[in-house]
Amino acid sequence: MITNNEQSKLRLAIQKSGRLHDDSMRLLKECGIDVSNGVNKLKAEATNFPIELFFLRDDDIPQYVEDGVADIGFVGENVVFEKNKKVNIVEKLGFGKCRLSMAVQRNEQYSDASFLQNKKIATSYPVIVGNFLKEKGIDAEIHEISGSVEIAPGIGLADAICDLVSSGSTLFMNGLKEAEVIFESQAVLIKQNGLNLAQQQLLDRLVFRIQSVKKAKNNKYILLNAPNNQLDAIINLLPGMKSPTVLPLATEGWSSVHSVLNENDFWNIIEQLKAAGAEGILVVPIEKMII
Ligand code: PRT
Ligand code: ZN
Repeated sequence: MITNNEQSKLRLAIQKSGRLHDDSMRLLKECGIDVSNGVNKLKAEATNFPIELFFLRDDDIPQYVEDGVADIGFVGENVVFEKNKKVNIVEKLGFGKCRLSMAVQRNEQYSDASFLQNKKIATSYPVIVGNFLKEKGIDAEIHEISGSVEIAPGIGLADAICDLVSSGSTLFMNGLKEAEVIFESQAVLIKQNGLNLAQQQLLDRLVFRIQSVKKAKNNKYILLNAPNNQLDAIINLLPGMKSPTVLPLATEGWSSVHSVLNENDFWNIIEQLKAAGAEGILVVPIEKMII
C-alpha cells in the first residue's frame, strides 16, 4: 500500500559517479535543495524538499524511470535515445554537453555518410547509429563495443567509429578526426509516465527552479554610467527584463543605467555601449532569475 507520504515525494535518479554526478548535485544545490552527503550510499534524502535521490549507473537510469522505480532522472540525452525506453524528456539541463560523432583515421577522405557504405563502424551506440544509417539509406556493419572505441580503427577492428566527443582530444590522440556529428547531447530531466497529481506538482516546482537557475546563468546584470544626452541611444541597446532602470547620478548631466544582458549578445552590446558613451560599466553574475 502506498501511503500519502510516498505519493507526494519524487524519487530522482542521478549518476552515482562519473561526468554528470557533480553537475547534477550542483544543480540541486542551486535549486535550493539540500542533500545529506550520500555519495557512498545508494540513496539519500533531501532535507528541505520532498525528493529522494537514487545513485545509479547512467545506463540504468532510463529503465528505472520507465519502470517507475524512480519517478524522474538526470541523464544524458544520448543515453535516453540509445536506451529508447518509455520516458518523457521534460527539460534540458545545460550541462554534460557533447556530440555523438562519426570519426575516421586522419588520412581518410570522408565527405559525407556515403563513405560508410559497406564499412564496419565500432560504437557503443548501436541504436542511434542504426537509425542514422537507415535515414541515410546506407548499409554498414555495426560492431558494438562497450569501451575504448577510439582504438578500433588503429587495430583493424573497424573503418570508422561513432563515439561521444567534447574537446576532441581523445580522437586526436588516437590519430582520428571527427567526420560528422550525428547527435548533439546534454543532460536532460526525464520523467516516468505515471506521476500522480501531487508528484506532477512537485515536478513543476522543481522545473520552475531549474529554469530560473538556467536563465540566471545565461544572463548578467549590468550597471553603467551614461551622459544624459546619450541615454536614448544607450537604452535602445539594452533590452532589460522589462526596460532598463535609470537613476540620476549625483554629478549633473549623468545617469546610472541598470539592466540584464544575455550572455550570447554580451560582448557585442558592451562594445556598442562604449561607443555610445557609456562609462564605468560593471557586469555582475545573477544568482537566480524569476520571471
Ligand atoms: O559508470 P557510468 O556507466 O554511470 O558512467 P559512464 O562511464 O558510462 O559515463 P561517463 O561518466 O563517462 O559519461 C556520462 C555522460 O556524460 C555521457 O552519457 C554523456 O551524456 C556525457 N558526456 C559529456 C560525455 C562526454 N561529454 C565525453 N567526452 N561522456 C563521455 N565522454 C567521453 C567519450 O566517450 C570519449 O571517450 O570522453 C571522451 C572524449 O572526450 P574528449 O574531450 O577527448 O573529446
Ligand atoms: Zn554508463
